[in-house]
Amino acid sequence: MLILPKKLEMSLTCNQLLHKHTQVWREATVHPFLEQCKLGTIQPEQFNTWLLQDYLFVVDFTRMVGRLLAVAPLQHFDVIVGGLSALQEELNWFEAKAAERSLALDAHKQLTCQIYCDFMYSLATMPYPVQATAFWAIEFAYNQGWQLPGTMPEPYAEFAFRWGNPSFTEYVQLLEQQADQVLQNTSVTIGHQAEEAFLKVAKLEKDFWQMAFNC
Ligand code: HMH
Repeated sequence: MLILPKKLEMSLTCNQLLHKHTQVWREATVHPFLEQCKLGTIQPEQFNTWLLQDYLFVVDFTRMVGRLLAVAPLQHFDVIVGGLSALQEELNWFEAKAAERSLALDAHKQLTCQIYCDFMYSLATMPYPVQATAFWAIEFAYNQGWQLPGTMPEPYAEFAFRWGNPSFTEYVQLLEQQADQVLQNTSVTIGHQAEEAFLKVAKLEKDFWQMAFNC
């Protein structure tokens, strides 16, 4: 019988997931929507579609993080509760941005947004390491997506700064450390579930950018 060295049975770390799935991750974080924000050529209607749908997304994302807190180890509370507080502030900010653009916030979720929110709801049935990996991937997608194009013109600079600023980057790194810590001590099965969740986030992020062009 072949005995595999222990190392081969370990779950992938966040960084290893990124390296294993470079192309999928690139598609999650590089999109014409962001490139057109960078060029200042995005159509206001498309930007507004994204803004409204992202507001609806963040409402449900905040709920997801609340459920994740309920199963997290005590040592992870600091970062998660800080994240929740930032999300509440973000919801207020979205409301202000929508008001500036005279957008009604009681819009319906588009199908892609609904599918993403359903996925976040389904994570509650998964073990904590899977939830922690998805949490990191969701935040990292925006951190990279808004940062990669480089300086954006107004009014998009404010959006790029929100998810690309140094303290948000630091927060995402802490989420990565927390996910890695629990992935390290988990079973192969849960490691695979974490990888599936990572891939699902990447796919949904790509679809979410595309949704802005379906209006
Ligand atoms: C679609 N993914 C989407 N929206 C967001 N606001 C975030 C991630 C947060 O990082």
